[in-house]
Amino acid sequence: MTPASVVAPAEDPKRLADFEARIARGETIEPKDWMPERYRRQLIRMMSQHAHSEVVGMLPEGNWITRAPSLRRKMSLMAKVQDEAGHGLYIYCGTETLGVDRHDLILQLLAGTAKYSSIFNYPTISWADMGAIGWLVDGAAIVNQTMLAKASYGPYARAMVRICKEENFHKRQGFEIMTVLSGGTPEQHAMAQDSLNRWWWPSLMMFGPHDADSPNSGELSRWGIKRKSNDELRQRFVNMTVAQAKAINLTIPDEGMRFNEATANWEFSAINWDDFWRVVKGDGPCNRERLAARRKAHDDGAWVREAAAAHAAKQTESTEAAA
Ligand code: FAQ
Repeated sequence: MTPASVVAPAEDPKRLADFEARIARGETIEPKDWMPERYRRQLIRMMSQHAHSEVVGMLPEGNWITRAPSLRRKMSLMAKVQDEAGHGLYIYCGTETLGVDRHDLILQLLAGTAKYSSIFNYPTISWADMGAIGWLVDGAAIVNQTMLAKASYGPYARAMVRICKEENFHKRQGFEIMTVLSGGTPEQHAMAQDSLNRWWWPSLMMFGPHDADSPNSGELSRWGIKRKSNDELRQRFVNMTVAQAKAINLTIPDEGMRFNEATANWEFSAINWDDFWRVVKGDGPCNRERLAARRKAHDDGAWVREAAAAHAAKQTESTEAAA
């Protein structure tokens, strides 16, 4: 099944075969290379959703910058949130190499017609949530993005290499927050456990629906954008995280979890997909709040965009006058 957002005209079979042969040889596709229209549209869809996620993803953590418990914590949280803005910028730039304007993509986000990751529609109600987001959300993003660093489209893959380096720092600072809280007073330990309880299932949902319910995976895999499936990456994340939780004396909130000796996988209970789709469709705990915050930021920033455009026009004028 082809998702409606990426329907495109049939391609010249010879060019398509040459393109697929390049992918099979492991070559990277660059912006000026020929590509099937559906490849281009799939990338615009996925990369713009990713860029929006980075930018909306600043909001849950931005909520805690003024309340960080020490100067050191405040500095690292500010640096992390700033990094996420940078990630949005790289990915919007990468998306523009496919012939779209980021302004139009941002308008889609503000109009509520573009998706962003479900994970950022949950509230951050305690300081421990800064730890859980770094550990679990950035941890899940690294698993997904390490795979995307090998994607067939060059600008996206290269952006992922740099982003993954920064996400590693984010994950470590989050895990360190959780380690300190878990080893602290009984109240601090309880705060860390409560945070893990609330973020665990939404983190597993970040990887997307089961493979059988993932309409985009077929094309993305065929064209080397996705090198691993949603379920494979989710399993990899679970396997890594179980040992980490144990190391800091926290319990994953899934009584049905079992280690399967034969497959060497930690098997987990069923995910609540109704909850996932409710959030994806705009009815999660914070969807409205997140979009309202982005719309306000966009409106408040209008003067900056106007000033930048006026400055650019003056620069062009003086360059032309000097020529
Ligand atoms: N949330 O056919 P599939 C981060 C949608 S960055 C919302 O399986 P696909 C860093 C999907 O778009 C996190 N929607 O889709 C950070 C599709 O709808 P469409 C973002 C979701 O593309 C950390 C429909 O469901 N990362 O965390 C979700 O093959 C801390 C059917 O799904 C990326 O975007 C979801 N979780 O696989 C920042 C990575 N899952 O478009 C701040 C790049 C699925 O047909 C703080 N993206 N949907 O209407 C990907 O790897 C893929 O796009 C997936 C989805 C795996 C997300």
